[in-house]
Amino acid sequence: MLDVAAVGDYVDLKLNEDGTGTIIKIRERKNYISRKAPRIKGASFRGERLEQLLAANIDNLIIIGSVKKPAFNNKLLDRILVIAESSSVMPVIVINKIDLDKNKIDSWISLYESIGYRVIKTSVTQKRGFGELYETLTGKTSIVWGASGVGKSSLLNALFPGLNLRVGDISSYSNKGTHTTVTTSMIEVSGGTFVIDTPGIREIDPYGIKKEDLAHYFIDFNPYINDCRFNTCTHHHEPACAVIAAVENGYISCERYESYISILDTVEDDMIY
Ligand SMILES: Nc1nc2c(ncn2[C@@H]2O[C@H](COP(=O)(O)OP(=O)(O)OP(=O)(O)O)[C@@H](O)[C@H]2O)c(=O)[nH]1
Ligand SMILES: [Mg+2]
Ligand SMILES: [Zn+2]
Repeated sequence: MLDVAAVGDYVDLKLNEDGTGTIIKIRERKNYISRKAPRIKGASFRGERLEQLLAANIDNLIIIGSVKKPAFNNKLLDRILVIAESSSVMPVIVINKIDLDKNKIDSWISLYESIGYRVIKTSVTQKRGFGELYETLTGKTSIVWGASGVGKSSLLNALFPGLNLRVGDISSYSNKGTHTTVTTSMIEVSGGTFVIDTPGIREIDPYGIKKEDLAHYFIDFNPYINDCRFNTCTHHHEPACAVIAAVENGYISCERYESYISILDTVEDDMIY
């Protein structure tokens, strides 16, 4: 178990005389989510990227994307889905800003619903989808995740008046390197309901996944992975691969397969087993 405390951890504290506390024990975690620590910009050292713990004891991983501003990013969504599936956290997909252009997003929504994911459509400006999202969060601990500017803080503010999280100005999505939310914080919004707002992410690499296991976390691949000729198949180049056949026959979407290949590359690059 990683021995640094994260948002959501239960800890035993020793109270000091000056009123501060010292963590003496982190209690066992039900689950946790982590990623590979981001590369340090400009660093020449290409060392091992360590595991960075993001939050512990989570019920829902709310993955927020937007229709526009910024454009819907299916690759980022698929990476976060892999993290949810591999850490036993329930993923819920939220597509925000449906006021901007609803039609463009419909085929993506159908794809993820057909895989079996729950998709909630929301608009902060038109107050849509609030009831469904509110119900999902009630009584649970939920972390919201997604690119900068998709409206994570805006949605939480809209659902829980009084929260007063900082929200970016209209141009904040344009990736000028500024994030409106800069720290991960957990807030009890009502008895037993906790939400964790996070800074926007641009890229994310799942940590600790072996390349032969990656396909397990693409749940739409599951019906096929046992039919490959080789049981160590990584569904990349191997002959008689049932996953590749399913892509060719239209049973698995090309976009999901492309995401799989791009994650497989990062797993191959950095992990040696
Ligand atoms: N049209 C429209 N704009 C929205 C909606 N939700 C949020 N916005 C706007 O999008 C911008 C970014 O919102 P934030 O809530 O700061 O986004 P965030 O995901 O928390 O961004 P970071 O904290 O940087 O990760 C703000 O200008 C919001 O007013 C929506 O449903 N429709
Ligand atoms: Mg924010
Ligand atoms: Zn295969």
